[in-house]
Amino acid sequence: MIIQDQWKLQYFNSGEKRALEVAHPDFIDHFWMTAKVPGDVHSTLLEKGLIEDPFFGHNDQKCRWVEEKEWWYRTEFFYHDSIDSEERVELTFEGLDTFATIYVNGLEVGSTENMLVEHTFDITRVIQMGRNVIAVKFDPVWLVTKEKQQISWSGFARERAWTRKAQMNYGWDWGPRLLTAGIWKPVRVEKKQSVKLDSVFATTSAIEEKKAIIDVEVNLDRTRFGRGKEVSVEVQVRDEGETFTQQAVMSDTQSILTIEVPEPKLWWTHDLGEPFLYDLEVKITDSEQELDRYSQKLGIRTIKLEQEDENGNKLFCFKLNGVRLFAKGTNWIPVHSFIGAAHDDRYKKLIQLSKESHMNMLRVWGGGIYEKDVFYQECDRQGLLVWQDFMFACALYPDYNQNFMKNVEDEIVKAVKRLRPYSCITLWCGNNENDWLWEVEVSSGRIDDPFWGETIYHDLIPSILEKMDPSRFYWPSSPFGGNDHDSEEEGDRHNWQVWHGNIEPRKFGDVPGQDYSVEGVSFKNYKKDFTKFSSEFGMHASSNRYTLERNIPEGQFYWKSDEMSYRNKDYHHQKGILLMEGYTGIPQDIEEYMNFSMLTQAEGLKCGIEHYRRNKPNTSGALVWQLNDCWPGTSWSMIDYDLLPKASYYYAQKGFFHPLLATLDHDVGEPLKFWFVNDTLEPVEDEIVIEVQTFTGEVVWKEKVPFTCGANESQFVVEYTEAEVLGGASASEVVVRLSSGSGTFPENIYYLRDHKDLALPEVSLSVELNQAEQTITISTDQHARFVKIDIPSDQLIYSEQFFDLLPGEQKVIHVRHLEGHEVSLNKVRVGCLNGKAILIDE
Ligand code: BMA
Repeated sequence: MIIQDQWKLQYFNSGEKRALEVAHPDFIDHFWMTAKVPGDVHSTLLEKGLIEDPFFGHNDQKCRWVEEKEWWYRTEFFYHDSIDSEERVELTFEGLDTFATIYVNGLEVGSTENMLVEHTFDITRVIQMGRNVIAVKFDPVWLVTKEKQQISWSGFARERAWTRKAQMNYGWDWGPRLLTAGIWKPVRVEKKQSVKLDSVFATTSAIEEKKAIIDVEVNLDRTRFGRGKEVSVEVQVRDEGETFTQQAVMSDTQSILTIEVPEPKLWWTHDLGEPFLYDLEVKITDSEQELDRYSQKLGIRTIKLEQEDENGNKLFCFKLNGVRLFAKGTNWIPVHSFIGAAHDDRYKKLIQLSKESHMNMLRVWGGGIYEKDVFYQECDRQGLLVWQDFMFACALYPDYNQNFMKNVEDEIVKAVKRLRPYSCITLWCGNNENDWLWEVEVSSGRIDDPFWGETIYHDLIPSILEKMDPSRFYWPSSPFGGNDHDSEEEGDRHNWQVWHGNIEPRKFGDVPGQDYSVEGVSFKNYKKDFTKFSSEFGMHASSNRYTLERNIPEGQFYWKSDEMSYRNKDYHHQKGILLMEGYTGIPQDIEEYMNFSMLTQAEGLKCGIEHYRRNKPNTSGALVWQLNDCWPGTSWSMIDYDLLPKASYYYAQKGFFHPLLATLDHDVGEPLKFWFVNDTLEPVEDEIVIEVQTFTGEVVWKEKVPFTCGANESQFVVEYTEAEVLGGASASEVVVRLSSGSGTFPENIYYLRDHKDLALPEVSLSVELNQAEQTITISTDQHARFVKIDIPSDQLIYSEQFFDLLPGEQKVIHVRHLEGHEVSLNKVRVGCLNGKAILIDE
């Protein structure tokens, strides 16, 4: 029974009321506000008009009072089912944010201090036939943290490391401080028998030529009445046509049942095959009745991490079903500042978009939450791998405190138990940047603390995983490996040379530094990075016009306004300007800012990712920081808060993440080196058609270069000097177009000079709209750079967007809304970087 109706919400000043009074079943809550569960306090207040939209302007500051208060939820439910003497009734909260005390019928049944995992209470002796009242008190976070020691290094908020709560709640360099509270996941009351399923964990132990071996670990939970009782367990693995069954009798708590699946259909990432899922069902019965039942989807697959190749060279390469894979994807942050109220659809859409842009891996970053089930279900279904961090980020954590450690231990066990059944999970990772940055902080002389938290990642978590999930690789931190932890010699790396200007390589003990100069932060530095796996790198780009306009107070929608700068939570705003200065030039107005920042991000990621991919398998992964946004801000995201992709997303889709990539490696004045990268499992035999064309459309040089590229390989193809390909034209007035002789791989376009140094002509665009077909047809007289369509709506996806149009070329762009409804083409703006925008406003 799900307890989701009739919830009420009210606040008090901390200590103002006696808890037992408010928790009492007869307490008069008639005049409290109604609240949705699952949800959270802020979203409830917003829905009722009691706070102003925290994402608009500076409104987040206006609702800071919310975190000061003590919040109470109350509801009643009616229970009429009989409870036999051996049965038990459980009340489960899948998520309580965070310092909660729970009362049932006026009795305190327990208290919790961890938002990140579920909490179950045995209420057999408390529940009544008929009316029951649940009351939950949430203490304000300050009440708990005010007595704790200051943590000397804890990014963005000193107190957060004490609280097992989404760390980004306290504000991060891409989101505001909005310290949530509430019942943020479903609540249920369930009757259980004296023997119940505690957990089921199925692993693919082997994939042989004609069969797969699946080991299904069944764990039972027995009360005193069920101790020693014999129960029958039945495990089934099913696909549409066939069922494979195994049975056992258990009188203990754990058993492993082995099932052979002949001719198995394997689970692949969507780019390598089909993510086939079987149904797994487990039933326990005694002679009289079914006691419990469990089901999940099951992908048959093996996943390994190869850390050394046959010649002893270091690698960090995932192998799925024995096949080496280049991990292409992004870092995932919570989908909303108010995670509890966020809709499952938001997850589905973001994962769908990731897949459509050829990503095959998402990293659940350690400053958020162990994601909701829908996230992993969708990754399983859509064939994306998941790098799973444990929720510790950019801080020292007080592992010297036993209570904190008990809480953490309980969290790790519960998180692993809930997530280990998902086939998409590839690797467990202890934390985000704690090992690396602690050493940096100490070497800089800013702190001299021991590495608090170390025992969590190097002792506690691995010892739990050894028992609970030896099937997956454990990596203590990201980044990790080498000298220093962020080195490119081994393990993974976060390249924050670009954007944050970090001076690297450095070694343990070296004083760290930043180079805030055009060269220091430039994305061209990616080409010096021969990391084994790039698990974070990226740069800011503006949100789309629609997303910003809706959230910026009147008169403030201009470049460098106070409100625009408030959207940017990163320190040292000059970094973004330096990046643009180097590539596009400094923007002069908001339109230029949106365009230049998006272009710089898109071209910067293209430069980095194509470089990483050319270096495969020595580099075997590129996960961009970051996929999504939790509010309408300015950040590193590729898709903004309103689910409008930025230019980099379209660059990924058309090019830099495509499994078949014709790529040019070029630096100003240097030869042009052409490569082909093949991420598919079939060899490619084709020709790269290289055309060098002026902006007026004159082809000054053309060559068809035949090549073969082995399956899953990167191949150098040919090189030419600038003089050879320019045929007398100037390098600042040509575009280099790579296309396939036989249409097998997508076109790729390059310029031989930075955008600011190009001599682009003033073009004139023509636009035709077709409402019925949902198309926008665009053509140009001369070379149009970075053609952009703006329609004032959220969630719009274009068949192409932020593209270049060659002289005489015409493109028919299809637009769709993620909800599937018709898009109104009454108001459309089409612009490009070198021509007047066309505005259609009917
Ligand atoms: C890394 C991440 C995040 C941060 C990002 C951008 O440090 O792990 O903590 O938001 O870079 O600075």
